[in-house]
Amino acid sequence: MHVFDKLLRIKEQKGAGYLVLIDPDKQGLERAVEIAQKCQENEVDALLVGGSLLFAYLFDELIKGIKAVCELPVIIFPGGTRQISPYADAILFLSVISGRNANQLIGEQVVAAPIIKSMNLEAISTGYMFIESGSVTSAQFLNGSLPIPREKPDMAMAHALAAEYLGMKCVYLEAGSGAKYAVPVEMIATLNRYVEIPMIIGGGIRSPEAARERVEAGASFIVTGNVLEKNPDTQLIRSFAQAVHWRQNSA
Ligand code: 1GP
Repeated sequence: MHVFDKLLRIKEQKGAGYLVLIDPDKQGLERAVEIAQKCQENEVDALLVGGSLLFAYLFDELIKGIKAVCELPVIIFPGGTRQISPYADAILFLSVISGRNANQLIGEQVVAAPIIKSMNLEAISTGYMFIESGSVTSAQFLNGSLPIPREKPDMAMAHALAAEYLGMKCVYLEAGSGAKYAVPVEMIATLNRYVEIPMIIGGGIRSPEAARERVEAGASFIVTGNVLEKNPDTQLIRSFAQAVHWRQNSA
């Protein structure tokens, strides 16, 4: 089964899915493998691997190391074309639709597409949207474009709808890693009324309660990174998963 279909099934069965981001620049191989193992044991649905830059050059090794101990789907969340690996199960094929930087809308994708094909990697077409979150994030800075203002849910909705009509499989609303403020609940609720494709929400989500609020507003998948990098506590991982899996846990 394709990874994207697995994700859809998770959303269907559990109400929403919980994805954990492992950023190779923020921890070494051993620590990443340890977090991956804990995720598998504590109801996480899939792992994202990637980061804004990539100082660490052992991208393949990191993914191989994770795959050796963990059966969860490993999905690349690339900050650029150097972050492609045949050892992953899929890649979010991102286009930064909130920006007007042609290179990140289609340029990098043209470079990456044949490489992805040659690796037989599943590409999940994703409309990637930066949402204002209290300060300039690394991804916004590198993209060189303004994020969508927090208090303009209609603007976010129009972008997400455009992604849907362009045939993208999902949208990813990104407040940025370590963001001061996560994507606003009202914005997610607005998109939920208009957009049918799944919504991935990430950046600045620090508590299971914050995750749950966003799922209740209509998020299909919640991503956390920093919170577990700082404290990979098994109980915390499980609390996030249970907050996100509302359907399973309200049955
Ligand atoms: C995923 O970049 C985020 O979209 C991760 O954000 O590190 O703030 O959880 P945090």
